[in-house]
Amino acid sequence: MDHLIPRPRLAESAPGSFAFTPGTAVSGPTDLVDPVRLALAVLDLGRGDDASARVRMTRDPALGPEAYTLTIGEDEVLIAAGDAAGAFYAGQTLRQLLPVEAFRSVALPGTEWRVSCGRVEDSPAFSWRGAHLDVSRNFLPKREVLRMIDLLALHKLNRLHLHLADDQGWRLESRAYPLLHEVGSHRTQTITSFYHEEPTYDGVPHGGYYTLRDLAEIGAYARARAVTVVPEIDVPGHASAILAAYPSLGATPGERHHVLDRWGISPAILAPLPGTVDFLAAVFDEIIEALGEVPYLHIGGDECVLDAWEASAEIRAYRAELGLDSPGDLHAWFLRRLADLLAERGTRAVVWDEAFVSGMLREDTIVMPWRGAAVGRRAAAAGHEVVATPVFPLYFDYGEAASAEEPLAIGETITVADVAAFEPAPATWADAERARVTGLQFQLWSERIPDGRTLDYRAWPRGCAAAEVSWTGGPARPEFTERLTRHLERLDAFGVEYRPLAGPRPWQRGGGARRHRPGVIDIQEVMRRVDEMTLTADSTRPSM
Ligand code: TNX
Repeated sequence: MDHLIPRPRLAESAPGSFAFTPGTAVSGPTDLVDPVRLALAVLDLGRGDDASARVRMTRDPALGPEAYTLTIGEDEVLIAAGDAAGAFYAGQTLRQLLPVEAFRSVALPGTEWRVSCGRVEDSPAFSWRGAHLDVSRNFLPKREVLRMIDLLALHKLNRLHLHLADDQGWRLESRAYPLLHEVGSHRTQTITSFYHEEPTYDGVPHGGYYTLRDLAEIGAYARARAVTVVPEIDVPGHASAILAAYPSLGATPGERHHVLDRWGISPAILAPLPGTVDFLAAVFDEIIEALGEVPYLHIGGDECVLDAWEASAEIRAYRAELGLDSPGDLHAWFLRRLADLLAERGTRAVVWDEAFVSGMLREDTIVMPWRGAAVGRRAAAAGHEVVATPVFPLYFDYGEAASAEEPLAIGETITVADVAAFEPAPATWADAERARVTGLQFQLWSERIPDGRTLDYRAWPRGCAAAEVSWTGGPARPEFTERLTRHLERLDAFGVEYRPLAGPRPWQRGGGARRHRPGVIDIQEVMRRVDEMTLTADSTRPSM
């Protein structure tokens, strides 16, 4: 009971133990039984009636969303939950109480599937407990996304934000606009040099995309595991891949674009004109149809260079027609228009904080303040729901140590302890502001995450700390480290190539000075600069 991650609200041990045997069956309403059987798939539990079953599920509407109680006696296990997510989490807790062998993909012979008796009463402090995956800069095949969902689920994390579109690649099939995946999903090469160096490229094509059926599969796989997929189509900036496919959507007529082969901010921007809105509406409709349920869709809004809008007579005239004073207002208007369009489809918009700074957001739009707590607080004070996503300490593309042994990261340093100490809703804020914070999300930007192995290394165990904070609501207690050490054995059994607490394994090391340049980008310096930028609507960011 004392080694669960995330820490449950209440857990008490009792004498004795319960043993799962090959015949153990689960009884209760199907929508609660199925999630428990899925969480404990390794045990291959049967379904039974109340007389024969030794695991019994009951629905308790008094328990809130995602909440459960779990009572383990010597003869039976009783689970109460208010919804399928709660039932699933009861199953995940049971899995952690079993031997670590429960985290393998099959039950190996010779394991005794015994859990100690006791009682758990549990519910999450925050409703948004997320991970963001950038599949644009470096594509991750579907199998990696599904595996990520498994890993989120076992940490009781419940949002997967998929960054599907950026300058370096468009990652989704479109039947309405097929050039998006035919042209926008690949680039001829990728930059290998660092900033301020003479550019060099690898000469290797890079690409990939999910079909709409893949997206449907990802969504359904996630839903069965209490995870909501939050797709992101980042506009109007970060638009090189879209414009490579459909240059006519751009702000500069006749300008040709290619899928970007380097990092940083590009001036490629969509025109904020009705044709672009129609285009995006068609893309949103395809996403919504594929996923079925889309409670949230992220429309980006970050890092837009608006110069091309001012240079275009047509866009200036359109802005005047709308009665808007500045390109910043037009940026705000455009995102508002998209959010309204999503609202008509029953979907809430999510934006990066630039869109809040621009103004004009719908009140129900969710704000992700990546540039820090100050802008997050302003968004909360303005009545927006806020999901904490600050660079420090939630950008997991930053390295965990300023050491030449670390593999190449975008900057440094963000440690497990930094994440564990994070306060999503700071105590210094007013109660009304704190109440607007619905959770947190860690970001896995992928400029320096080329594959699934690197993803494992960046995501875990910092993701375990994020799970702890988002489930319990505040900084982790000191004993967290002890629990984490035991939890890592579960990740070993699962096959996760996480970063060991003591540092990288020999084959995880960066290879010395060429791949690692300590101090190139310091996180504190980044935070100082991005925070300053939130004070102006012009969101251009220093390149990294
Ligand atoms: C900032 S956060 C970005 C991303 C980069 C990331 C690298 C945000 C909205 N923009 O485009 O990938 O930094 O850490």
